[in-house]
Amino acid sequence: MGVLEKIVSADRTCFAVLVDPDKAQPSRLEGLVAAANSGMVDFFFVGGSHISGGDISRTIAYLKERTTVPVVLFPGCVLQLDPSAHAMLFLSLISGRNPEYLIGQQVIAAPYLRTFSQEIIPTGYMLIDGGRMTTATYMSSSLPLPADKPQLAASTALAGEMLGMKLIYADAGSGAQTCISPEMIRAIKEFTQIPLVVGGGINSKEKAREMARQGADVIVVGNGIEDRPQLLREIAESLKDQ
Ligand code: 1GP
Repeated sequence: MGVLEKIVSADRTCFAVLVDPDKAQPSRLEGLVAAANSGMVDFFFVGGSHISGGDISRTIAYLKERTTVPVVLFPGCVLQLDPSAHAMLFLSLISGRNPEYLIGQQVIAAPYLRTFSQEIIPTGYMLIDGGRMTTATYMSSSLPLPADKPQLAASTALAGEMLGMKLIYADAGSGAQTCISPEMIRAIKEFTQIPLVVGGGINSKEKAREMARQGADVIVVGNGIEDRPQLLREIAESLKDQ
């Protein structure tokens, strides 16, 4: 079963753990692999808005050799393309007005992706203001959507769906101070039919659970687990218990 199909057919909110290749030392990954092998992780997302020395291919290989959990590439730019991931989020930054991330990088990537056999998931990527400037916002030279404008986010997501995207990823950015509000998740879900991925600043099971309650189809957590590894188990259990 493909990644998108798994998300669509799941009867609960899925849990994706974001692995930053810059922080993918085996000592850190061991715990993630053990959690994945006990059924606590639905997907690994690998990538970052800026990678300085980490090795994406090696990170993917490490995970694939030790687990059967699908590895999904979440690339910050074309330099991060990698055919070894099971699937990739083919992102267009629809919250921004920077043509480079709306279509420019995609045109560079397309002929390479044509030769890959991985699942390519057209994804409307929306950065939402999370209370501080994140690397994603800085690197993309784009304005995030205002956090208190759920209808604007919903209209943006709907436009993405009408353009043929198969997934919406609403992201407050890695290490966001405030995560995406329940109102915004609700508004997006009301306007769209395609699955919604939500991430950025999720650091408690209560936040994850509330997002799930509002209809998020996938919850993505990176920093929170790096800071406090037991958060992984707490969120996995609270999502299974919905
Ligand atoms: C960022 O949504 C992801 O793109 C995860 O963010 O690292 O803050 O969990 P965190």
